[in-house]
Amino acid sequence: MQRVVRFFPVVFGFLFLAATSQANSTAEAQQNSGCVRLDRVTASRATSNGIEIRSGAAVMRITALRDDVLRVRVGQAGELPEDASWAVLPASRTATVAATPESSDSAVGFKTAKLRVSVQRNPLAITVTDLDGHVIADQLPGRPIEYHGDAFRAYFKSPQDEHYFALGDKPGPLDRRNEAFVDWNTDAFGWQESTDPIYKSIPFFITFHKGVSAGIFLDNTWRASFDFNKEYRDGYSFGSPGGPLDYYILYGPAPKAVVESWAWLVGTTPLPPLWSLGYQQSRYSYYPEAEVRRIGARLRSERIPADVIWLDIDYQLSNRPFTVDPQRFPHFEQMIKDLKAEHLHTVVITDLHIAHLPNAGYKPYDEGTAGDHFVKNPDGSTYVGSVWPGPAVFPDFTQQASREWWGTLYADFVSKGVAGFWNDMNEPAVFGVASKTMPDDVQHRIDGSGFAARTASHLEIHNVFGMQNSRGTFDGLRKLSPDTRPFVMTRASYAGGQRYAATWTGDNSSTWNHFRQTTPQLLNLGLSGFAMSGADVGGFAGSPQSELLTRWLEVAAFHPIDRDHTAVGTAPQEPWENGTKKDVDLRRRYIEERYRLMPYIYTTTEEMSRTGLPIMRPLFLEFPTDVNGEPFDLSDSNSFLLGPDLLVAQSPYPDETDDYSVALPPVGWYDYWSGAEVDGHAGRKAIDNTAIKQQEVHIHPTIDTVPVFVRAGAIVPEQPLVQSTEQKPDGPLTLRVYPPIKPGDDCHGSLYLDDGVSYAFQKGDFLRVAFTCSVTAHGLTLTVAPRQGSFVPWWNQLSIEVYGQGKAAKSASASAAGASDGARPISARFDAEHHRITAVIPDDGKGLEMQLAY
Ligand code: NBV
Repeated sequence: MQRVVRFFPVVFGFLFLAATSQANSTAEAQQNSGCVRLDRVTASRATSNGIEIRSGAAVMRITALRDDVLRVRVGQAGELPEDASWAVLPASRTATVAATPESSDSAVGFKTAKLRVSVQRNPLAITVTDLDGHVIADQLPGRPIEYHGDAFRAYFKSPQDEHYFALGDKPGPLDRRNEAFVDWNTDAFGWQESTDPIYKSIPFFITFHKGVSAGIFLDNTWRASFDFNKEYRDGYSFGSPGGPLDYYILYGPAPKAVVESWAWLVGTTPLPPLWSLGYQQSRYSYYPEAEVRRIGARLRSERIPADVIWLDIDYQLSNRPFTVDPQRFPHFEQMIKDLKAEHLHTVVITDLHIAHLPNAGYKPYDEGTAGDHFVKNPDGSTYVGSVWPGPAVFPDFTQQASREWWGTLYADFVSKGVAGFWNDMNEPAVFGVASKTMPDDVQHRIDGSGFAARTASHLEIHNVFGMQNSRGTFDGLRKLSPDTRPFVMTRASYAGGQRYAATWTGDNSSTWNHFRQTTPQLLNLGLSGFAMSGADVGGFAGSPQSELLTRWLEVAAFHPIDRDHTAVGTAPQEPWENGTKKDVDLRRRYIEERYRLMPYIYTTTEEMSRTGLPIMRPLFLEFPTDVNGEPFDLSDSNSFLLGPDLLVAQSPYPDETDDYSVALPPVGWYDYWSGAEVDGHAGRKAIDNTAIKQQEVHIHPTIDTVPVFVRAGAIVPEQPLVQSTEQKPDGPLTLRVYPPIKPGDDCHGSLYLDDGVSYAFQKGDFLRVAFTCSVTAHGLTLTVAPRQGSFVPWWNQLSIEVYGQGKAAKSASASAAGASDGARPISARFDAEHHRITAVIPDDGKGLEMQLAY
């Protein structure tokens, strides 16, 4: 197994910035150390979209793909690396924008409409700034890049107050500062907060300095490593033992702009089926058939809203993928149909290790062998490794023909009505070997995505194997059922893998610490592109205390994916198990709240599928600076936003009963549960021009309440309670209106809806409605814009709830949009307990206005 290459200790064992003075290090010294360093510019040439630099034998090309996105490619022997990528979309990789060359005695470079790249000649130093002079990336002078053999490392300066985010599912705090990481997809059963690497490799991180953000993506699938201020307090670096030095710099300055540019570069999660946002019940494993039916029936009899039941490996015959054990599941197809009649979708596991069963009539093995689809040893024989079915062979997923063949294996399950598929163990995990995976020298055939058809070693392919596995699954399902949105869940992946699959955080544990760890992990996954993600709710390894299960089920109701899952041999972990009646009632109540919030969650999910903005967001994404332009407090890894407007202020120590405080971003907030304005803010009573500062809210934690706050100026759509997303809600659409603090402040919301399953939305069969509101000292006006799209929703009335109210309205009226005959009075109810005024009015979709006078 390859070791992480660290260059500095012997030859460069001095303080990071002191290296600047070493810029004149001679070629002789470099040769002695076996190191090639790009230490000065020996030649340069302006190109139409950037610059090409020579430093001795090495070549570096910096190009502008857009005014705010740069690509840097380096070759130590004068040749640039292969122009190909598993991650970057071809249209983005080949995008180009004109650059204006700049040159002086001391530096060369270029300018775009947003960025300036300056390459100091001697010592060679690369500095990227925006046109206001903010430093975006500042490579170490004289030592921006070094090679040792095939291994390379790039070094950057790091101000003390710069912070780092993303890098996928890696555990630990939200901020990556002071940590070092390795990318090597690993089956990490029993991982802990300090474990690295785990399942995924997303070599993309976001820098955040004084409110200015940038993204850096090292497009290298080998065993890359990242060091943030660990080796050097004032520097960060990344490198890899092999493969291309090919990285991208994405300018914000807003963190949201970085995330959107990241989506432009590698794609978004496509709009998932609506049912995948419902509550999901899983365990390793529900069997036999009667047990699956019992779980389905119990979800309904307990009135726990739910959409999905998962079948783990024990539904299969002898752990062989794409089989069903006929003894355990004698009526498999009928069972799927019966569950569907109860509005429960079935997701089944389909691991990638195909049982090595020659001459046994096992179709996946026979077809895969006939088609030459399995990964090979260097001597050309098929590689065999042991996993769940015993000896197994592995499809060569980097080869297009093999992916296409893999996709066809789903035909039978799709025809039987299975709704979704789970690609587990695809790091790939192999049992009985110290490396826990395939040998470094197995051979993968690759083609497509810009790659020349060639054979690559496992060292190059390991980190993309799981991604290409889920790609085969997703593309196969698209072909088998062209008008159905696939749902695929993968454990391992690489940058851009969100195009094919949702994900989860693997084998966590039923401990308070793992519950706490879930927030930063899902936030960093979302920033990395994997917006559809969840953790095993209640924990996988071990059995949770009943209070832990309750609190986890409560908070997970606000996560993108809400799936309760646990390991073989653990105590039952369904919401009705392991708790008092009060526990079960609380668990149900929060799952119900998720279903009420479904219009808001689905609207946020649709936005995510277009823009890449995550469903679950760290506070700094929405609020990068306070009103004074100061960076927002980043020390809080526990609070998060669901969509743009709901702030879940989870306790930093959820097992403690102590009070804690949360720093709310500097806008007004309302308590989601009581509807009251959060104390201490300037309300309508005290409107003045004083800026609202970031404010501490003190919270007394109780098991009954997850603290949730709503941003002032938000309009949140909700629906009547249903037991599954397939059930038609009965009653009006609710619009929860949270008035802005001051007249003139923004107030808006929106709603997106469609049939939830098909691609009809791409042909205009969707519904989009925009809402706005405005306040004066004496009242509020809500405007509902005319509907867009042809999808016909379930409601014909709106229930408008205006929050933060202390008394009944003096009057209320409504009018049709653009109506000339004036407003007609409507009745409005005051509810003191929820601080709201409610009015129910007809909605014909043509737009309307409602007015309240206080
Ligand atoms: O398929 C069994 C499990 C699954 O339940 C879990 O979610 C995966 O992360 N799988 C791992 C295999 C091994 C578990 C020890």
